[in-house]
Amino acid sequence: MHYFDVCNGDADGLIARHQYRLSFPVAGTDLTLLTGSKRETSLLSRVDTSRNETNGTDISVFDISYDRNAESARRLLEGGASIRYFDHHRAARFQPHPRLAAHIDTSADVCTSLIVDRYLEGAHHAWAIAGAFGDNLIEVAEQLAANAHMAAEEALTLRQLGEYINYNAYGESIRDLRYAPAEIARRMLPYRSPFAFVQCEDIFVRLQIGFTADLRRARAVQPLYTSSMIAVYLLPDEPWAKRVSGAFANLLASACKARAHAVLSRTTTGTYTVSIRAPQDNPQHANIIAEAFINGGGRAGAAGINNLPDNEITRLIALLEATYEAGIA
Ligand SMILES: [Mn+2]
Repeated sequence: MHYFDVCNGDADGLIARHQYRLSFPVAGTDLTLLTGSKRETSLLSRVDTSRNETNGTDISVFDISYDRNAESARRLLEGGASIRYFDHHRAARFQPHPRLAAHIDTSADVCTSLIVDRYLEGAHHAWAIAGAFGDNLIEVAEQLAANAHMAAEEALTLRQLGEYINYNAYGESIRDLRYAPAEIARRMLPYRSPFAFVQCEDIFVRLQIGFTADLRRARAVQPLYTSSMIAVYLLPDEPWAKRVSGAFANLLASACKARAHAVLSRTTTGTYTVSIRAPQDNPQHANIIAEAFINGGGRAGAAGINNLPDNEITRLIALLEATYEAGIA
């Protein structure tokens, strides 16, 4: 049997997968990890079963949209592979199959790390809480930490761990990232406790330093557009801006909960990568706005658009205004 782990390279994806492998370890030689930057979500297409057709293929997927991977899933299932699928993104194209075990929950207060936590009956609960913080489910994660009788500073450490690993996943390409997500996955592997990981590996401190520096630059950027209901920021074509765009969007969303936010990062091709955050007081419609554009998608509270052209920015702002206009949203 050969195993493939396919996960998003953000905190939720890496930590969901980490919890699963702590409970179900597999020898490294029998396992291939496929991951990437936050926006690389068509990862199932990279599974290559050609070298081990005779022995069977066992695929575990974490935190990448089924809809983006539906064809690949069908091809792999028809080829004899077994797939277990943990995710919280919309799965409109989902089709049951006898060798597909799906754990998909699109509730707004759930992330993949929490779905795996539920599946493992809380076996690695502290990691799951860090994953929830990483997906910006701050209140959910705070509540879980309180229920688990964690000290305030432990909860803060998990929050920072989630935020920093999540921050690390953003970039136009993997070259913009401070760590390849696969390296973070590899270095997490021995740690049953996220607190031991924070203390013994330098990843936490290095990401903290990088995150703080990148965020300081983002905070100095003036908004492109603001109204009572929305604020839109435009970040330059620089590696720091690409790394911090998602974290910056989360920070804005938490700082002003009544407003919707969009952070646009200019890419090397002259288009924009967009992070959309619905108002936290009304976490709806972000996905609908994103889906109104080519290469847009996501969840109700947080969504994104890849390669938005210059001439669509006005339409994006108008759609944000129309969607969140007081009384309608
Ligand atoms: Mn997630």
